[in-house]
Amino acid sequence: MYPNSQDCKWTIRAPVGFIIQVTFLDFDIEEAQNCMYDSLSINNGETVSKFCGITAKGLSFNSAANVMIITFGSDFSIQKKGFSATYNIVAVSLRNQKVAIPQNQSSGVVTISSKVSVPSLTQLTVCFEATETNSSEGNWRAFSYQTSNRDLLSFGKDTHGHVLSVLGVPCILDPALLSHGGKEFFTESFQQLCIIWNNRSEQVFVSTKNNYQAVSCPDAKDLTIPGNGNLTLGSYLTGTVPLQGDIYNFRLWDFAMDSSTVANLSCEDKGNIINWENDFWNIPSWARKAESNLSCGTSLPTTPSTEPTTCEKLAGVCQGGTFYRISITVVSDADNDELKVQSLVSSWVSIHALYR
Ligand SMILES: [Ca+2]
Repeated sequence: MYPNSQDCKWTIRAPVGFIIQVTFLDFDIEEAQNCMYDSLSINNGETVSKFCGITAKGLSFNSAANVMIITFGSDFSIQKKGFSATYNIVAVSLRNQKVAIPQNQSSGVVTISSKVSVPSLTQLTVCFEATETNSSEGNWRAFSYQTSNRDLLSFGKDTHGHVLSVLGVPCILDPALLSHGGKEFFTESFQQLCIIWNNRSEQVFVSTKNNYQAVSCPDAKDLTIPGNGNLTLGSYLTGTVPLQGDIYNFRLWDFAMDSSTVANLSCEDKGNIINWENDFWNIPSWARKAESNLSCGTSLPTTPSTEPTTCEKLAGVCQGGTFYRISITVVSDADNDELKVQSLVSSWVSIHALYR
């Protein structure tokens, strides 16, 4: 239970280029209209939000820049449990973030930005890294490019194995992917995968960390993938479930790379259609996870600095004795002058205090 008459302040600072994400694990602060008695305020650098009651429990808040200021104040009566919060730093650059593939649409989806226009494709190179945290025998989709619920291009696993699907034509990639043994290509640590398709070829090329191999897919020859579709990580088309894991460094080019180009691909080679940068994506903040050992990331400081908490005891006008707390709610349709109401109320309170 928090003490009465507190005025506390926490300033959390992250290095430039990072933001702070505060999550309230527990939250119970005396509830009142406009949080007039006890309250917690979050200053994210742009706006200040005030909370009381249990409203902030389970919520996360991001700072606009690299500083977040949290203040807490309590009045002279009625105490509650208080709050417990954790905070971490989130890299603003997507290079330092992996993205958790949303497992159901209700929590938000990861898609490319509406500003990205995908041209019609007769050849492509797509590269990304992914993990599979729950290595089940089930089927999944890692990404899906579609228009009005028609699957134009997708990669996932079905009963035939790992499949690149081009306009519904399945290209089974298992011969190139499973050369290193296991039945699942993706594991709990990131695996890099590039898939190269060219509609003049009867083959699809698959490049992994130490392997470049062609698989046959004659039916995908001469196809053209329409442009202006929407690319989603995971998939929500009927009958498919998203890959349960994380994706990193998803890049798409509108040309087919040869084996030496793809083998020498560096972090600086930007996907000319889709690149792993914030501008290219819509990603809900909960899906972003900063991590320090990502292949194209920079090293992260372990924790942000917090300036020592300053809690001041408020002026002791209310020490000892009996106190009455009166709430007055003014309800009016008119646009009342707030100061006028306040002055009327305070003179009313003073008169009654005098004659008590
Ligand atoms: Ca209180």
